[in-house]
Amino acid sequence: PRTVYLRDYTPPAYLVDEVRLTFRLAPHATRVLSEIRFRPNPDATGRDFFLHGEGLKLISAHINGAQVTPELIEGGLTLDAPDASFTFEAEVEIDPENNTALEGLYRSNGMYCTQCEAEGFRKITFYPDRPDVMAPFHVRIESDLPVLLSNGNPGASGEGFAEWSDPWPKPAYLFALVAGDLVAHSGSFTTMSGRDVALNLWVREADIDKCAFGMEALKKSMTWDEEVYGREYDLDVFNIVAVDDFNMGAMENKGLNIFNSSAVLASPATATDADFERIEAIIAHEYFHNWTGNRVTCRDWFQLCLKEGLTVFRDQQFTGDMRSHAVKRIDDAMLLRAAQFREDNGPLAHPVRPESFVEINNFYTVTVYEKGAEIVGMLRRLVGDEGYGKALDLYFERHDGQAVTIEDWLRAFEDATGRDLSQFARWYSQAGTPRVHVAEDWSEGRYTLTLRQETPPTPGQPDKQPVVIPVAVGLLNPNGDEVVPTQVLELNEAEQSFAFDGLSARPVPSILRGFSAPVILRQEQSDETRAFLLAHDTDPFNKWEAGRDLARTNLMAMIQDGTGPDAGYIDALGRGIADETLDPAFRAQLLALPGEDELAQAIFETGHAPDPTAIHEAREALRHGIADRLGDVLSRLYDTHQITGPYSPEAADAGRRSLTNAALSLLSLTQGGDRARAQYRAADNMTQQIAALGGLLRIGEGEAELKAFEDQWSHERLVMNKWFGLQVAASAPRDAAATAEALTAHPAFDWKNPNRFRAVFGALSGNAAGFHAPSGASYRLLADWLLKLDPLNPQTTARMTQAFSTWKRYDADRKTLIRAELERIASTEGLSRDTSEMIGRMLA
Ligand code: BAL
Ligand code: ZN
Repeated sequence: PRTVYLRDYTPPAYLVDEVRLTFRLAPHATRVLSEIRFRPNPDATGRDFFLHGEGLKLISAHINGAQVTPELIEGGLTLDAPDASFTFEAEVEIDPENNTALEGLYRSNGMYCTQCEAEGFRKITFYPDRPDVMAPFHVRIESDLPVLLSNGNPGASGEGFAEWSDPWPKPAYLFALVAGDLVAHSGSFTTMSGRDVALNLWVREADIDKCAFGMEALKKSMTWDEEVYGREYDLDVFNIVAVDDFNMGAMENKGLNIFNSSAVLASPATATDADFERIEAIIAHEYFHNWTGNRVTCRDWFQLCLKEGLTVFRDQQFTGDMRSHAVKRIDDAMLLRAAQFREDNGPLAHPVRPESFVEINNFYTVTVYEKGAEIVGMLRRLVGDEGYGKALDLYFERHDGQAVTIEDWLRAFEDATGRDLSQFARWYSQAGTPRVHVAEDWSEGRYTLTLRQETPPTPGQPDKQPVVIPVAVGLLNPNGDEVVPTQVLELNEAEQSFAFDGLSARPVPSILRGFSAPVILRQEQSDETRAFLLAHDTDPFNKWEAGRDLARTNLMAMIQDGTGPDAGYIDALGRGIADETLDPAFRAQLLALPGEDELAQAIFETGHAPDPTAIHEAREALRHGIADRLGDVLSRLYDTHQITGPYSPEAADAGRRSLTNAALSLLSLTQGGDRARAQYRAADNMTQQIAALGGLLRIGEGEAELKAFEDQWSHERLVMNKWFGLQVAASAPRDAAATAEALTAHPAFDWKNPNRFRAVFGALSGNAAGFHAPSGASYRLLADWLLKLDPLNPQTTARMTQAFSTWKRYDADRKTLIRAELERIASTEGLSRDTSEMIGRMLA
């Protein structure tokens, strides 16, 4: 397969002024008629006319009305095109029913829908399927289905047809079409300039009771983008459609967002607090793309972080505003460390703006998205809120309607603020997580912090340059008062010292407040200092971090030296969770121990192969130790923070539930399942129900509840995903593979549905000790199923190969077992380009 390089970018030979599409929908033989007005691109270097096309049956083609016979070549067609404006028409036939890859036009439960990002439009018709070709689209859909939707504003409609017009020029990846037997939950929004927008959330009839929250989230997002970014919506309608079979979470098609049903449908009975929060964030994210992605889009796919990093940053800000900034920042840091640092530390490490790819779908990664968002956050910290606002205004003003690059993005910041960002730009090109080492000095009232940065080598990048790291620092005096409030130190050299004068006593530093940069801080700190910061730090992130560091140190000692739970840590934790001045959601985060995979990486970095079983046992032992020693405070929290009124997904109630359910999980370990069984019986919402069931399964109980749950929810596919996943997640390590395998034989294991496949196998790879069980059974099982899925759905298969990406950390036996599975996959005939690229990178 061909590798595509950023350095090879050339402008398109022809631009498109207008597109007209007619769809005659039929399950196996949909006809797509296109009429595309081309014009030579004055900035092009050549006049080769090439249209992408994959899996299309060409029926006929015309140029300016005269029939032509294009040459069909690998990946598309070519022909001798005029060196002037012309109209190209084509009629093609496609087979949506047999489109199992869920890219292009496909069917899901009888409904037609599309997914075109990144390169799916070429499976619909011949077109310059590249984001720098933008055009207005007019679409006519012919079908007997009652609801026919496309981008833009509605036009004429009647018996068996509907027309749509999208006046805003867009790349083909934002095209969308939906046709189905759907009903709408409708609303409306008046924009800041007084325009009325009709809002619809289209679902199957059985799901109409799960739309209200999503609709409110959409309205909040529209208001927020007006108030915070000054961005107004620009069409008469905004449609969202829920589909069951979807590779991603959701897609920001202009005016017609298509959502994985798991990312939009929610009712108290079927969705957890975490689901509600995720749905609110994804609806916001897709809506925010209307400006950051759609109105201003990417020149090419290497610039993906331009829209994704920025839009994730915006949805993070939004969630912080709707809920709690402190809690959100901690959640984001936990995700970044668990997933992005993991990626950066392994064979799949790549820059936020990659330099090459074989299959772009493999680069919709936590690095592009989450580290991309961190870069935007650092920029904002460096130029300040006002500078950030000016830069964004300039970016929108300058680039509206354009397809642009990271250089354009940074130039807007430079021009708006006068700051030179040439060194900062390394964040986009250099892979790997910087380590920042801290040294302290105290003499004669002067406190000096010396910070040293280094970034380990990553594939293809052996040598690293220093990056610009904003390090937010505050100083506390020994009695816990803050003597130097937060200030941002700019570390841009390999090593730099920062002095603080006029202090009467040696201070305690609080470094990297708010997790001000996506780096790993290496700091010698005593447990006493950590306990002090846990008690006194005014920065909520570092307060939490101090507890996390204590937990990690304790766990590392338990794993590596065979010590037991540390009473000092547990007592400090106990004081934290009992502090009624703190947000319950924050206290629940204090109770979350570092994950097993994070510990495995920490052990690997001490020069040892991690033993997943030992890690799991130590973590369970610490949980027991906490439950033992803090039994009274945990049961008091459990009792006093229960919610008595009707369920609300709002942050305050959700935070209380996360605290009581964290307490429940611990208490069940030492006090048995009675409390969880009672909660299960009393539960009137999914958060309480699933937390109780999980608590029971994790102590080897709950068989009756598991059966009752299945009986209650067998008709709700989103809830059944939880039922599948939880059993694997809660399995003891030695049982995880067998549990997963047994579930694959369940009649409801619809493995072609990405959500169901991920429920089982995502949970298996997330159960670190179970996935790495010494027998290798989980490795084999996952590889078998990936090989089964690959011919049907390469995108989801390739994504799930990442379960193996940490394989080089482990001992010789595990490495041999994993390598054998990777090689078995790699040597399979007909393996998809997606999966073969991923496995190749992991084996390199
Ligand atoms: N653009 C793909 C889905 C998303 O990031 O919104
Ligand atoms: Zn996005």
